[in-house]
Amino acid sequence: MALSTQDFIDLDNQYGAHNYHPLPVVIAAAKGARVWDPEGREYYDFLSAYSAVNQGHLHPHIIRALQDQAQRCTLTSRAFHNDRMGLFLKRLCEYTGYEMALPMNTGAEAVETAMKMARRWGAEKKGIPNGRQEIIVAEENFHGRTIAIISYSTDPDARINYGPYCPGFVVVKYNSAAAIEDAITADTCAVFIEPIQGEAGVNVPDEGYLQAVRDICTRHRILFMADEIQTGFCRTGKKFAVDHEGIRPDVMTLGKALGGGVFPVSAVVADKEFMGVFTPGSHGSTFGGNPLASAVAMAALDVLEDENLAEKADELGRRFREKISQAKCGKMVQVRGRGLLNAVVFEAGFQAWDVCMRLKEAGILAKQTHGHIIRFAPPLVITRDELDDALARIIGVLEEF
Ligand code: IF1
Repeated sequence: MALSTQDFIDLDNQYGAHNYHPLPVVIAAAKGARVWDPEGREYYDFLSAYSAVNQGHLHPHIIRALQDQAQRCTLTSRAFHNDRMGLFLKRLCEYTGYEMALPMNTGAEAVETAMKMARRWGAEKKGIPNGRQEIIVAEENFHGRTIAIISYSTDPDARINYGPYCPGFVVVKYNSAAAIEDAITADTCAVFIEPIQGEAGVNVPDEGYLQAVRDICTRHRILFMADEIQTGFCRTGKKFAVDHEGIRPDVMTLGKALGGGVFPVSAVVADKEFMGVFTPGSHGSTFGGNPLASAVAMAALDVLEDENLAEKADELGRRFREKISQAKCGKMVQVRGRGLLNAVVFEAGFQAWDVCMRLKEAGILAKQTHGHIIRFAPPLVITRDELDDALARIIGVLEEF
């Protein structure tokens, strides 16, 4: 007999570490903006694997690239060249407007790579004594799960009892250029921030913040590094969230949707003067830049451009915020976001989990963050009709509260 939703949940609970508390739904099949559970119930995916599925589930162009490459060559390591990686990196540089790229796998690895680049650049180009380099980061950041990254997290859940923590990070208030300026010392090598804070609840900074950070970094000759892992690749209605202020960071960390919803592909992009600090043996990865990942990532970039997903996210996002903000829900205090990265904020203390459970019953999958905020981020390929159908369901649920 086929296994049921409950059977799969029981397996996860018995054999899987309890480092998550997922909604009680099992996804067994997916296509575009929709997913199905083992019993055949259909849902709209309003999380998109935290924006890793911008191109939609099982996009035919991406799956074709995966299948074609899987028949030719999948893994070589970097001990040898392969005939896909260079083409991928050229494409990524053209897409992002940087001179060079360094491929990794997960977002956290891209972040580690950027931090290493900043520290090396600080030591070698700015003359900061090795061991003294400082990187300025923001409160409520989310950049991944490694020991170094959680060392500067301000979320107790993410860091408690994982000490000793890694030194060399200075945490300042987000959305305050003055806080960054005040924190700069002779040992500062970089500022590293999310242009919109995702996990913090889609925290959109005030207009002018990113430009001010850019100016400060230029003036003090320190690197401006933007984490576009969640906000990049058209999610916020532009190619990258920094494009909303027309600024160019020195370094961007990329991931999630670069893998086209298939598997992890991440990268750091920067110009030669910064990427040049990496010398043979100084950094690497078994899987980074593998031919299968390179083929998939090129196809993932094709889809973003061929289907004008930036414009689409911008237009549908405006519609989402306009409609949701009209919902008659006494507990809702704000609807915010850019493009199709949006959040509904409820009163402090409100249990948004209950709303997520009702949304699930109404055929919408979304997840709360910080207890009282729900993030809504459907695949960017969602059609206008699908969005309208989903909006009616979401509003119906919101109006129950
Ligand atoms: C989980 C959060 C989102 C990221 C930014 C780097 C990474 C992430 C801006 C690391 C990853 C993920 C991780 C995933 C859930 C998700 C998440 F809720 F945890 F915070 F999206 F908001 N920079 N974000 O958002 O990338 O190493 O995971 O590939 O940890 O459960 P990764």
